[in-house]
Amino acid sequence: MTQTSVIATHTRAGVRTLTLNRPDRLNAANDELLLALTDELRAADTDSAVRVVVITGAGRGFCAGQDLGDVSGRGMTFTEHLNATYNPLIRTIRALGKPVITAVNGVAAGAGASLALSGDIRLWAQSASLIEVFSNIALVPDSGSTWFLPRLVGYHRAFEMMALADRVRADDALRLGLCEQVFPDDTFAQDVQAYAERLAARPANALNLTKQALNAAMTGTLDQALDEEARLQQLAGDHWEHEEGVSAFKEKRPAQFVRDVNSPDQ
Ligand code: T3D
Repeated sequence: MTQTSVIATHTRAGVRTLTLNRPDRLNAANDELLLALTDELRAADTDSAVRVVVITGAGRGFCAGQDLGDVSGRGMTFTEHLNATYNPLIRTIRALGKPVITAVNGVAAGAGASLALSGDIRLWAQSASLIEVFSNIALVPDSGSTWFLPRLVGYHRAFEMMALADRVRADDALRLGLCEQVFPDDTFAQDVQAYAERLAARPANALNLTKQALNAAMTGTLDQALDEEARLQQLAGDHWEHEEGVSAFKEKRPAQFVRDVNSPDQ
C-alpha cells in the first residue's frame, strides 16, 4: 500500500484500489485530493499490472463533494476551478482504457455524487446514499451530474433530485439504475474486491474497446454506432484475446485472458 495524505493506493490481483482519504471530512474534495486522484488514475491506465480500478472512500463517507472550507481565497473563478480540477478528473475516468468501479461505501454528495455516477460499474454498500446537494448551497450540479443523471433516471426525476436535494438510499438507487449491485456494509470491501477480480479476469482489450463503443454511442446516432462497432470489432478480432476465446470454446475449457504482464501484447 502506498499513501499520499489524500489518496491511499493498494493493488491486488490486477485490481488497483484508490481510496479517498479525508475521512474526518467525509472525503470532501480539496484541490490536492482532486489532482492526486486524477494522477493516480492516469498512472493506473499506463500500468500493465492494473486491469481494473476501484475508487472508494475511507471511513463512513464516499465523498461529500467540494470541501466548503477550501473555497474562499483560492484565487480562481468557479469556471476556472472546474476546468482545472473536477472536469479533468471526470474526463479521465470516462476515457480510462480500463473499467473503473466506483465503490460507494457511504454518502456521496455534490461532486461526490457525480463521481459516484461516473464509474463504469457502480457498487454500493447498503448504508450508502447519494444527494444531489448542490441546490442546498444554491449552485448548479457539476462534474457531470447533468449528463449522467438524466440518462439514468430521465429529465424529470433528475430535476426533482437536483431541486429538492433529497437523499437517495441504496435500495432506491438500485431500482433507479444508479448502481449495479448493493452489498452488505460489513462485507463491502471484500465483495467489491471479489467483483473487481471477476472483471479483471475478463478480456481487457475487448472491455476497453467496449467502453469506447458505449461512450461514443451515448452521444451519437445509430448510423454512427454501427460504423464505430464495425471499426472497433476489427481491433477486437485481430487481438490474441479473440483467438483465445474461440479456442477455449472449441476445446470446452475456460478462456485464459490474463497473461504474464511482461508479455509483449498483454
Ligand atoms: O469549483 C467549485 O468549487 C464548485 C464545485 C462544486 C462541487 C460541489 O460538490 S458543491 C457541493 C458541496 N458539498 C456539500 O454541500 C455537502 C455538504 N455536506 C453535507 O451536506 C453533509 O455533510 C452530508 C449530507 C454530506 C453528510 O451529512 P452527515 O450528517 O452524515 O455528516 P456531517 O456531520 O454533516 O459531516 C461530518 C463532518 O464532515 C463535519 O465536520 P465536523 O463538524 O465533524 O467537524 C462536516 O462539516 C464535514 N463535511 C461534510 N461535508 C463537507 C464537510 N466539510 C467540508 N466540506 C464538505 N463538503
